[in-house]
Amino acid sequence: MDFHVITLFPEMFAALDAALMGRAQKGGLVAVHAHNLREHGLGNYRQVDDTPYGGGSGMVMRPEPIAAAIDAVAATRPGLTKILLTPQGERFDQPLARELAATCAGGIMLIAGRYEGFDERVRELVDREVSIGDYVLSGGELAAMVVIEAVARLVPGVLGNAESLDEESFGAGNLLEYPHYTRPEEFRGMRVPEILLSGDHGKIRAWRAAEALRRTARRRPELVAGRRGKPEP
Ligand code: 9D3
Repeated sequence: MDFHVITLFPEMFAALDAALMGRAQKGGLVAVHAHNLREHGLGNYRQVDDTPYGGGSGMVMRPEPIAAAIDAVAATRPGLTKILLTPQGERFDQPLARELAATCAGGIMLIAGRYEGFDERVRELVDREVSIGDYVLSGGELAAMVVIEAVARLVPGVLGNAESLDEESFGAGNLLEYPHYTRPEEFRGMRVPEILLSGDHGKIRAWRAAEALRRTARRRPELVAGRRGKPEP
């Protein structure tokens, strides 16, 4: 799957590119391309933002450079699903990551903004709007990277077998993980639960299931009792 990011900071995506290289890109299954929005800026100063109509503080992303960048990328890659990263978007979660991995075989275009936000008319140019959570970032770049990493690892062939099973277990019950232990048997007075040393795999499986449920009920009650991750309206 191909990811194309429209951004004022294309160099931010070099590290992600390198991180994905190890597994996915080696097999040519995933690629990240960053496109510099500045190249479509207006005038000698390549302006991409302007003051808001109606007044107020901060700057707003002008629509023309974004439209030009979207059109330029889409011209040579027709099948891309266009996603605008914005605090007003649909909340990104594992079910949405799965949906994008399953339905965006033609690749994904991610539009990351800076400043106070996009001119409202930009929304008409995209397929969907996504937020990664209720906290304030300085721009959409880190949000784009989160979406890319979560979706890329779901592309068939990118993950090893063990990790694929891991993803399925998250999906099934949407529970938090059971507690993990490795050596040593005792660390600073804290012992590994005796049952994990017992070799009784039936008992171990039951203990892990109970611990996962107990931990989820305590820490994330909204995930228990057949509910999905998103809060009710
Ligand atoms: C003070 C009003 N802010 C709206 C919540 C203005 C504002 C803050 C941060 C406007 C844009 C931004 C930049 N954020 C993103 O571009 C962004 C984002 C985020 O801040 N949090 C979670 N997900 C995302 S996706 C894009």
